[in-house]
Amino acid sequence: GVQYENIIVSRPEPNVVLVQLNRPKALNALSSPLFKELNQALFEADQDDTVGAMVLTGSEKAFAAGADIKEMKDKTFADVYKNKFLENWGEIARLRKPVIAAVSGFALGGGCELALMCDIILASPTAKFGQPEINLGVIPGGGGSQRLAGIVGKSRAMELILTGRTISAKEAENWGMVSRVVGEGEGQVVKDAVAMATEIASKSQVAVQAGKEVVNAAYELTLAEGLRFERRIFHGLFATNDQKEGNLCEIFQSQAGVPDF
Ligand code: CO8
Repeated sequence: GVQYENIIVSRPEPNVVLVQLNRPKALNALSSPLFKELNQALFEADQDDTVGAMVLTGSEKAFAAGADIKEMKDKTFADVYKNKFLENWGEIARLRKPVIAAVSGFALGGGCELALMCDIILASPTAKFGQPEINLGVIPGGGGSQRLAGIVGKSRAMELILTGRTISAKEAENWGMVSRVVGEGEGQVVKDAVAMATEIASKSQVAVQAGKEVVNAAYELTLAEGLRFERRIFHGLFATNDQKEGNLCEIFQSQAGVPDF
């Protein structure tokens, strides 16, 4: 396989790829070289038919403590504008297969935004989320403001972004940012995330991909458009072999000529 310097890629289960951010000395600060590797590993998994879901994690101490402050500090407006700084960092949101973020420790700034780009967030009791950019004289640049506002609402998004306050795993759970806080213990959040990914990977890949696509549409379309989109995708799944196996509706079983997806 490919040798990476900033991440570790493994297969804890035959159908699950685990990507671990691996810059321990910098608390997994997100640099351009790290993001290049992260994109490569995740898009490779996305295109691999034997993979059903991915898990993204950091270390016990930090999921990621934000964008690399050392890389950013000397950049000028012209540098970041001309070179489209951060533009390829958001590509993870375009993956077709689900990505579960397993968060322990700090998920700050770009680290919090990276978790929000994933489809499901599981948090260890040690997880801490925040957008401290305001303390550096900037604002979130990786989608934080847009995704937080959609997920936790205006007042809470404003509070996080304007005060820079860090919230606990429990608070993030109460705010609906994470789907749940797992039990205590080293590695527990990764174990639970891999178990969830394995469960997802056991389902029809076409249906899982469709499920992800329609939920994401809820954040972009109006209700009427979203309901129509969902129904069309739902109808489309009646043309798959997985639906025939799933035996959703016996009436459709008599239909011949089912395309092989
Ligand atoms: N960048 C670079 N290095 C970092 C970063 C970072 N963001 N965070 C920590 N480090 C390094 C420290 O410099 C230190 O290195 P060294 O030992 O060489 O001095 C090492 O990691 C350990 O850090 P600390 O000694 O500070 O560890 P503590 O346990 O005392 O504190 C904290 C942990 C509270 C997390 C603290 O390190 C901290 O506040 N870090 C900065 C957090 C921050 O401000 N993050 C936001 C950055 S701005 C941003 O993310 C913009 C978003 C851009 C979009 C991204 C799209 C995905």
